[in-house]
Amino acid sequence: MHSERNHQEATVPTLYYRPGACALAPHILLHWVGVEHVAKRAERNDHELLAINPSGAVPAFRTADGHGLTQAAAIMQHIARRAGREDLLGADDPTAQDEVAVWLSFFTGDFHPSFWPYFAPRMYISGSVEEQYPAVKRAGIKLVQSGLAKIDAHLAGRETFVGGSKTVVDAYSVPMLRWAKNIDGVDFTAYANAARLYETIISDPGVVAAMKHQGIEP
Ligand SMILES: N[C@@H](CCC(=O)N[C@@H](CS)C(=O)NCC(=O)O)C(=O)O
Repeated sequence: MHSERNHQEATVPTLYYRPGACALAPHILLHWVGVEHVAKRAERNDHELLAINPSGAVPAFRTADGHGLTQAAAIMQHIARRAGREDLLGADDPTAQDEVAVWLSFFTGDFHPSFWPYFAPRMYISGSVEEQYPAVKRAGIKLVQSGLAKIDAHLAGRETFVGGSKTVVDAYSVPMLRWAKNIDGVDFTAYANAARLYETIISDPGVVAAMKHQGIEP
């Protein structure tokens, strides 16, 4: 059994998150591996978060032995390995391990950034040119649709991203598919395989617990 605390404690690993951000993925993983942990909501100026990640981005993670980690992919690999849960990284199958690496890289390196033009169009325009925001957002939506098409094709006939059981990739897919489902301009139901996986995984006890802790709905 594990427990989730809201206060800092030495040797208990701490995940810093903002509700609904990509830190939801390692938060789900902490529940899947069943390790005692603190999940702390941290705004950009939180001094504990800034001590690990001066940019204020989440996720950030304070490990059980006290060092700070950034980058969701690194944090998730650390959590799975430290818990002895190699099964969540492809077990001892080299092909599955490669596929986990490919999909984790795709999600963190390609798909996650494709949302930024939609969420923060001002990042892509110099000066304050608000009338251009809709065009930038449309460009972002196209990127999201392209990524979703790739995800959807891969998931045809599959219940998980890699092999026959869940891996860290499935955890990471939760915040990404949630974003895709909830933004205007994307018909998420058109991606039937992705929608099916999302509808199934949102009932997973670890997903339910992490979302509840963060105060968010699917
Ligand atoms: N490459 C980083 C991306 C982290 C990231 O972009 N996090 C977002 C939330 S999903 C963030 O905190 N952005 C900065 C901000 O909101 O101020 C990772 O995979 O961890």
